[in-house]
Amino acid sequence: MLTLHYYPGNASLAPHMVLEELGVPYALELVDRTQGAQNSEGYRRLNPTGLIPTLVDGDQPIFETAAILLHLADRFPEAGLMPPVGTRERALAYQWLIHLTNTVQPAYITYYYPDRYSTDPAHAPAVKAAAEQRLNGMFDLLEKALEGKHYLLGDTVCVADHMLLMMVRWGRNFAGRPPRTLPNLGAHAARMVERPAVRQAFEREGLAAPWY
Ligand SMILES: N[C@@H](CCC(=O)N[C@@H](CS)C(=O)NCC(=O)O)C(=O)O
Repeated sequence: MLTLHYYPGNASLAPHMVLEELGVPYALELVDRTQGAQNSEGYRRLNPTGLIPTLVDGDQPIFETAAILLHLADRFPEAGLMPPVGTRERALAYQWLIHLTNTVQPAYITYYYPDRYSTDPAHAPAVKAAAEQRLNGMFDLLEKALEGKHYLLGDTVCVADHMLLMMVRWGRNFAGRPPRTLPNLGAHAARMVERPAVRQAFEREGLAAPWY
């Protein structure tokens, strides 16, 4: 049995979309952040980082979004959500997924929790603005990477595309230039939310429009 511990719109959204893509049975378990449930003893036993998401596969909890995405693609290879091992396409799928989780996502953590990045609360607005500026540069790079392509790898969707949609969504309220306003990124997001699995995950999480 697969159980995804999630909170609506959090990093759990990418694994949720992928679970829907797979069409396999799974359960959702809400980690109620409004009650600080991510810090409860029970949740920390599954995921000692106290962060969301956690996937429990059988009796094995797994944390880190990108690791969960890769594990799901490995468990259900027939879904074709990662290219075959050892191919050029697989290398590029790793490249983009790890870039998104290792570079883009941490900039979002700074954007959403600027108070954690200075001991002086007065610095928070400037820390947030600087994070948005850095993210703009990252989205310029992703915009170029999508030139002439439907998905990050070309014509075939892979789990890095679900991660990218989530990164574009998280920037929907940018003060300056939301990533959806870049033509290739906007078209990619529109294409992704046309996928029934993606819509189903957004709807099950009760996410209100605009989705990205
Ligand atoms: N690298 C981690 C980051 C997860 C993460 O930061 N999750 C956020 C929600 S999007 C969270 O749980 N925040 C709670 C907190 O920081 O206290 C992953 O991708 O799983």
